[in-house]
Amino acid sequence: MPDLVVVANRLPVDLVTADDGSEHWQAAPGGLVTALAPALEGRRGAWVGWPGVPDVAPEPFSDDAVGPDVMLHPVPLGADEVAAHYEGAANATLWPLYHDVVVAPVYDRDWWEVHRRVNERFADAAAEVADEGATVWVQDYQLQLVPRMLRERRPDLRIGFFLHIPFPPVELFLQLPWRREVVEGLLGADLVGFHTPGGAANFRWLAQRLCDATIDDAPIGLREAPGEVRFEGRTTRVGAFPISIDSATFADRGADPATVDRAKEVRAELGDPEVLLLGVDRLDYTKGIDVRLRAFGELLDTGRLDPARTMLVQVATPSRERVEAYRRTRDEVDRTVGRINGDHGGLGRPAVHYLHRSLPPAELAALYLAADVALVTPVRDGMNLVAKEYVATRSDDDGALVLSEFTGAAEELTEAHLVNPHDLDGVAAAIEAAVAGRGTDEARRRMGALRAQVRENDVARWAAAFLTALDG
Ligand code: GDG
Repeated sequence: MPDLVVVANRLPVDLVTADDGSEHWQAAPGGLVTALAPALEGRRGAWVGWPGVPDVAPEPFSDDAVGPDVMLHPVPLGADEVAAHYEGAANATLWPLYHDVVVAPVYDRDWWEVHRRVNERFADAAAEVADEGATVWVQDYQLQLVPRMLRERRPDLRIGFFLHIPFPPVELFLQLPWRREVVEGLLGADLVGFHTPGGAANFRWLAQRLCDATIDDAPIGLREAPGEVRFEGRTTRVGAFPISIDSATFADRGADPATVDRAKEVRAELGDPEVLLLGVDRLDYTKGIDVRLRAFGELLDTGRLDPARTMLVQVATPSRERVEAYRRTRDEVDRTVGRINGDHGGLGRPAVHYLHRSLPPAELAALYLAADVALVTPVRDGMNLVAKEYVATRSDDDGALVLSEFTGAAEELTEAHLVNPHDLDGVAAAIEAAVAGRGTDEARRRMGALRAQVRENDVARWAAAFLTALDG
């Protein structure tokens, strides 16, 4: 029986049907496997999650994605449940609410009922799988009700929860019709982790306000000094654990001669622009793709950047395409790219190269290395791993990062060109400054500091800090 059980919305592998109708498992997109692999290594592990397609219920199995010692336990979801729980309550209610209501959250009672039932199914599966006294680590906003449900079923377990997206300001959270249920759900855990101390403090305050819990008021530290919430005779600790990346892997890729060659080739294929800007995101309205496009467009309009010498590559991986707000965002990005290219592109030479697809990791590394400036301008983001991947890949200490203040990453990557994504003039000025600073000692000093930060605080440190605090 496993002594560490990960519970996540998705398994680390998806069930994929090939053209000939045969089915196989394939590593799922997203970095959760990389983030949790160090924690699972050497343990009798299990992973409970949905296999990514509706209406299938395979038996537990193991896969190379996480190694032979980790059993994968599929939780089946029907097509209606995917629509109501995943696309509805998770991605059309909680996601926009937790990202500062950038689009209006939809509060639908039927969705929530299904959401609750699905959370129960995950709690049932985890309760069945975990060994006596095991540690269970529940992941993210889709499963906030699980900790309490699981504790009711298995009081012997040590339960941790980590939220990968921002925890919102209290005034916004209070909109949620099921606000108390969510806070009580999370208080079922022994430790609730957030990316930032601010998110943890917001949650602690709400536990007092909504559940009449007793709380301490000490400042919450980074990876240490969690706050405390006493509720129904138990103590839940709430802490800040900024997630990171496997920094060494990105640094190795950046230093690999094959990546260096490919980066040169990419620039040549793009027509050897003097300045190359880069954006890489899931196509999501929180990522501020429109912000950077508008700022870039204005810099070209006003002649502060020369379209004959400057190019922006924007990679936007398709995401949540069945959710209406995501379809609208895609249309808006398409339109803005079209306008900029119509105004400033030359024959065979667009100002914005826009790729609406996912690239292989090696190609992504080459782009990170090729780009003079990375533009990371979300209007709200829990952490943002792209910012960390970009700096970790810069084996040459060149390059510059323009980074939104409204990302978790901004609290650590303080040597970036920090911007308020709502201030278009400020974003444009920061892009201009980053471009102008290319190759200077000051730019190298900044990139060196950013790289050192990410090298030291990698994802293994994140997982170890959380699990140590959970054990303590
Ligand atoms: C959530 C939170 C938090 C993107 N395009 C390609 C590709 N990617 C990879 C990136 C990066 C990942 O996707 C995106 O991670 P982010 O952190 O930027 O954003 P979310 O997906 O929204 O993640 C976020 C994170 O959870 C972890 O807690 O940081 O705040 O929203 O790893 O590299 N990868 C490849 N090709 C692509 O085209 N191979």
